[in-house]
Amino acid sequence: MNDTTIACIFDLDGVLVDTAVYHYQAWKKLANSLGFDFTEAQNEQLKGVNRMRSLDMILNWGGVEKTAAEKEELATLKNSWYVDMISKMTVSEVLPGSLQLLTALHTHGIKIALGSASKNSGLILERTQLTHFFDAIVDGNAVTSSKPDPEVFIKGAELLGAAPADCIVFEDAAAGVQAAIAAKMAVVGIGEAVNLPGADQISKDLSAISVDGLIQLVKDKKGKA
Ligand code: B16
Ligand code: MG
Repeated sequence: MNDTTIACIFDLDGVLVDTAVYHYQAWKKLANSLGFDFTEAQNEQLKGVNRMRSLDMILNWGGVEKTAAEKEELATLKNSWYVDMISKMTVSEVLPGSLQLLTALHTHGIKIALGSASKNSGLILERTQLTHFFDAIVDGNAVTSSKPDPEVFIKGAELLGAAPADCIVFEDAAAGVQAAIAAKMAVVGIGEAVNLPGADQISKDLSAISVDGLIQLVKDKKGKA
């Protein structure tokens, strides 16, 4: 066993699975029903952003104002379409490298938590057969503040019994990277460096990540602190 103990906290959408396409289709249907369009570029800006904040941004782009009660109805409608789509997800929609890395971490006895903004994480993990990998699940149902607030990751570390300095967060959204930095954790950005300022390391997906590399990342970061 290695002398450095690490723990890993994974964002869900965009890191382990790609649900952005379903969010896009459901938000586009909602925007169209309100008389305006919604682009893929706009959808990119919603990554890691919680449901009600996403709705506010979309209504703002469309120049539409709604009451709080109307917004609740619209969010519920969008979510019903989204849930219909993710209910049909399969294990084939797990992103490259996810299964291998989760399996390797599990084999090494490294604790794993979920740190997601989504209130639908339970269904997504169940449909993609990933639930059993997680020692703790913190999602949009468990937090009061959204990324870039560090609450989701701090709660994840607490549930794992891990010190923040021993944790590595995997994130595809700028707000998530900022949340991990605020939580004083190491962060691996998944995607393009230009979109993920502040990440300690960038990877296009999880397939190039090794357990030894993660242990080294935590050691190096502690050495610099
Ligand atoms: P829901 P993550 C986030 O998940 C998504 O990136 C974001 O696009 C979505 O609006 C948010 O979850 C809320 O999702 O409507 O299912 O509660 O990337 O933090 O895992
Ligand atoms: Mg994400």
